[in-house]
Formats: sequence, structure tokens, C-alpha cells
Amino acid sequence: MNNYKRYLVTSALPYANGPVHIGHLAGVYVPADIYVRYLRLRGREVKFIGGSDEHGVPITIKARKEGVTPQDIVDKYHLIIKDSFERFGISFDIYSRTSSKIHHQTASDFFRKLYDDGIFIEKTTAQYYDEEAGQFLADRYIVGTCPQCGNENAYGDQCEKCGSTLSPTELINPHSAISGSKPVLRDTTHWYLPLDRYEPWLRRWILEEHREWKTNVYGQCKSWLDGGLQPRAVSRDLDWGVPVPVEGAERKVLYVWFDAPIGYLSNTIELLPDDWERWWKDEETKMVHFIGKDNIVFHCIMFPAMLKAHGGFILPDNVPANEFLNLENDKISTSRNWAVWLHEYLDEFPGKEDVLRYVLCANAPETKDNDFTWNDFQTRNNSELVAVFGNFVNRAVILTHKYFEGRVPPRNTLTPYDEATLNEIPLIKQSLENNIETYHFREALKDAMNLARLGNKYFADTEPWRLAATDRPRVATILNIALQICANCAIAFEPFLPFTTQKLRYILAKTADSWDAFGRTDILAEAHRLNEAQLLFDKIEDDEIEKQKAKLKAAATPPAMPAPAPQKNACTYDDFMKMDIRTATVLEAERVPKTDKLLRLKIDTGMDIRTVVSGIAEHYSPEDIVGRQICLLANLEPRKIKGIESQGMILMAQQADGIMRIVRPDEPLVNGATVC
Ligand code: B3M
Ligand code: ZN
Repeated sequence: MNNYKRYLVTSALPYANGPVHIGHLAGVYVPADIYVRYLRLRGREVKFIGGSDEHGVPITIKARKEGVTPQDIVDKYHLIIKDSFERFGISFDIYSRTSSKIHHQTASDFFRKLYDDGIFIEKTTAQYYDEEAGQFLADRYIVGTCPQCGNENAYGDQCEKCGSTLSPTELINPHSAISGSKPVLRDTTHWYLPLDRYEPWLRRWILEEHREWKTNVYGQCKSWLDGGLQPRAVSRDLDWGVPVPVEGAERKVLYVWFDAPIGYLSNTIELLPDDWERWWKDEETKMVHFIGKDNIVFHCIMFPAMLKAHGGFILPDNVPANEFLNLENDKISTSRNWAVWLHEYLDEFPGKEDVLRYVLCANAPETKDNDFTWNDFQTRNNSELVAVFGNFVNRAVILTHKYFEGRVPPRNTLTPYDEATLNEIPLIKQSLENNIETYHFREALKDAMNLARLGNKYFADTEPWRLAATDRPRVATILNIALQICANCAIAFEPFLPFTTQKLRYILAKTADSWDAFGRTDILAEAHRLNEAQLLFDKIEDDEIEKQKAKLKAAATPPAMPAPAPQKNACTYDDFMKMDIRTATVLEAERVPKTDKLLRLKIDTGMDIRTVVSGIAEHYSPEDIVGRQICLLANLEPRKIKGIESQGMILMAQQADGIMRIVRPDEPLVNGATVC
């Protein structure tokens, strides 16, 4: 697959209802930007497409809360986001928005083509309608009493007290969260994309033809496909969004996840009105979507199915989704204000864009969730950027000024060690290239750092400052080699730390080199004059870090945890002893097809191997749970769940906010131990 002629790189369109934080950056924008900067440096033809996602229910809710229009909300945040990306050096070729006219037209035409081709299924169902507000209600905006636990503030999709998943019609005494009035059921018609029909094709395309996708992406796709796909509604009853272009569909808009990925297409059209087709229709274009893991199903299953249904478009070659970045050991949460916001960082750390770019790449959640801490940020700055990269460059330049009036000295006879050092450079280049091309950005950054480490080690081993008085030709050679390493650093770090390499090029008095120069050991000509030395990075002191930690704690609101469920009626000792609870181990786990909550588990109870169906799929994925010890209510009468006989029940602890965890012995025991 090396015969691609051009690269169309997209990054997820952030919702324009809040600013961008470090989680977004580490997951999506930093890796995407590294990739495109690298491609450009290599002289490849590339377009980097970004934009704001300006539709969806949460934006309308925020607007209602603040007493403004949805357009006001997206206008405000689109600007904040766009501006902060620019200041941070995310080098989009276009950063547009989905409320634009061109996007509405493109998304509308896309829907219409599928509609005219008879792709959609049209279905009428009864949904709650708020007569006072004059609108249908999204599930989240219906509140009522939970039929399971009696919580009076359960939502139409879930009771946060007992955790049960609900549908709005199950709520007792439902009322609208918007007007407080009692909603009525009204028939409404929507269009569904029959994903099930694309399942065989998707299975082949992903599971067979894209085995090279990252395992987290491939695994999630497989799990969805194995669970069985169902038709998905692609329209909503809402006043905000792209109107459904069908007669009689007043006050209906395209589902935000239908129109948002089309934003990649409309933004390309906006950027290249006369040339976009080459980018979207020619098989020689390599399309790559950078996204976070919560967007995988939309980019790997839904959007490709849409593109396939439409026909004529290329499909993504890869979707290198990242996992999540946590902050100080806790999930980033916008509602709790537990986040480091990009625009605030840029204001508070002027000139330190690259420090954040470095830390977020070095610690990127590429294969698993990772943690950002302010202490780690400080350490990586002080002991990697300052002590390794900055220190090496500074020594090379200062010594050149001290001994050779700032001119690149001649290279005299080389020792075998000099040769070995020079020979390392092309090897580092090779590794860095391989890593970037396969989306291993952390490793690629390590390669670039290895170049600076190579330089530092070379100085430590050769100690030119000791030879100044006795062996000037030798000092000349050493500094020449060190400066060539500096010049190579200016290329190797360019995709990662563009602000720093610009500074470095200034110090070296060098215009930008292309990637081809990387690996050469004569980039700086003899007698070439350098500019004065300046520090590439500054030490970050403890008080700055403490200030950030304190700010984070002060701004965060604690998570609202509902009160624990009330105690149940008394039971006797004998009642309890009737239950036969055993330790057991999960041997196998898989999703029960066509359900969201159920896992089918094979369990070793020490007495036998049996099947248990458990409603924990929203809390544990099959991979998470295999091999774990659990406690099983073993003598629960077998029941059929979705046609599968379940022999027992797994014991779970559940918080009032619905979060559930497996209960298990403090230390592993043999299977079959009794719990009492
Ligand atoms: N706005 C979701 C998100 O920010 C969504 C991405 C759209 S990409 C087409 O997580
Ligand atoms: Zn409940």
C-alpha cells in the first residue's frame, strides 16, 4: 500500500460547546499534527482537515440554560477553539465549522442521495412530546420515577441511583426537564441506516482487510460486529442542525453523528472547491482519521457504511484512535472542570507550546489510558528537554563561539568513535520514519530524543573543553560533528516541536531543510557562521507546578454522588444462609448479540464449568473480565436470558451513581470457596 499519491488527514471535529483540553490534544490533535508535519517535510502532498462540530442536543441545552441561541454558543466556542489550535501550532489546512452553509448543503445532498437510492428504512414510533415547549424530548430530558428503585429523578435513558438502563416510557410520572410539564406520546417518523445490511461487507473490510489497524481499534470493531449491527436512526426531532431534506420533515434534523463526519468532506470542498474530488474519489488518496476511542464506532462502522451506501468515495486507510488521558489520576471531566484547558495553558505558559506538545506526545495514551500529572510535566521539561536536548545544543553552540568565533570548524581526521557516532544518525532516522509511518508517535519522539542523547554522550566521552589548549584540530572535529547532530535535530524534532526547531534554526543560522537532509553529516558547511546561543528550554520551578495543582483543585467541583440506596427490609440469618455464594473465575466472555448490556460468561466454579449471563457489558468489556476472579451466587435458579440459560449471578457492588464493580476476595482463593 505504498503507492498512495496524497494524504487526506482528518482530526475529530470537537463539539463547539466548550474549549479544548489536554485530553483532546493528546488523543487526537498532537498526533495528527505530528503526522502531517512529517508528511509535508517529506514533500508529500497532504491536506489536514479540521473544524468544529456545531450540532447536537447538548449545544441546544447549554444555549437554553444560558438564555442565548445555539448559534451564540457555537460562535463563541468555535472562535476560542480555532484560536487556541492556531496558537498551539496545530497546522490545519482548514479549520471550518458544521454550521456553515457549504456544510449544510453537502450534508443535505448526502442524505438526499441515500434517500433517493432507497437506502433508508422509514419507521414511525411513539415518543414523548412536550406540549408546552412544543418539541419532542431527547431521552435525557425526560425525568421521572425509576420503576426499579423509586428514585424520583431518574432520566429517560438511565436511573443514576440504581444504574438501570431505562427507556423513557418506563418512567413513572414522567415530566419534561425543559418545561416541567407532563409529556404526551406522539408518533414521529425517522430514517434509519440499515447497518445490519453492511455487516458482511464491514466484517470483510475491517476484520480481514485491515488487520493492521491498532489492536484497540480492531478489537472494538470486532466486538461491535460480533454483537450484531442494527439499523440506526439518522434523524432527530430538533430545531438545531441540518434540516432533513424530505418533504413533510419539518422540525427534523440530521442526527449529529450523521452530519459531523460529512464535515470532513464539506471542509475539503470549502478548501478546494475545484479540486476536492481528487482528494475524496481517487483511490490513490490515503485517508486517515485521527480520533479518540469514544468515536471509533462512528468512524470505523457508521461513516464507512455511509460512504459505501453513497458510492464513489474512498474509505479510510487507517483510524489510529487513541485511548484516554487522565489528569492527576482522575478522569478528565468538563462538567466537573477537572481539566487543563488549552487556551489557559497558552496564557499561563507563554512560549512553552512545545513543552506541552512534548509531554503529551511522550505520554500519549496510544495503547492504554495514561495519566497527565503536573509533576511529570515538570520532570519531563527539566530532565529531558532542558537537560538533554537544550543542554546539548547549548554546549555545542557556546563552545563554537568560545573557540572558533562562532564559525563551524573544519572536520579533521576521524577516529573510529567519531565514525560510529556519525553512523548512528541514519539509523535513528530510519527508526523514526518507521515509527511515524505506523502511528507510533511516542517511539518516534524517543528516536528524536536519542539524537540529542547521542550528542550529549559524544560530548561526555570526548570532552572537547579539556582539549582546547592542547589539541585544537581535535576540538574542531568534535564540534563540527556535534553541530551536524544539532542540524539533524532541527529536522528530526520539526514534526514534534515546531516552535523549538524554528528557534534552533535561528541559532544555527540555517533555513529549513527538507527531510532528505536528515541523516547527512555535512548539513552545516565549514566556516558557516552561527548566531548567538540562546536557551531552547527553561527550567520550570516547583512553585509554578504547585500553582497549577492548586488551581486545578480549587476550580474543580466534586462529583455529585447521589445518596446511597435506602436499606432494605430485615432478613434473617437463615434467609442469608440459603444463598450459596462461591468464588469462581471467568474463563471466557463475549457480548450477547443485539444487546448493549449483556455478557455471556463461561465460569469455573471449582465444582463445574457453567454459563452465566450478566448485565455488566457497560462496565466491563469481554477483554477486561476474562481471567478475573469473581463471587457467584451459585444456587440461583437457572433462568433464560435472551435464549441463553444463565446458571447463577455475579456479585457486584454498585454506587448510587450507577458505577459498578466486581466483588471478589481480597487475595485470590481457589475456585469454589464459600462466601458467608
Ligand atoms: N464531536 C465527538 C467528540 O468530540 C464529535 C466528533 C465528531 S468527528 C466527525 O468526541
Ligand atoms: Zn433506579
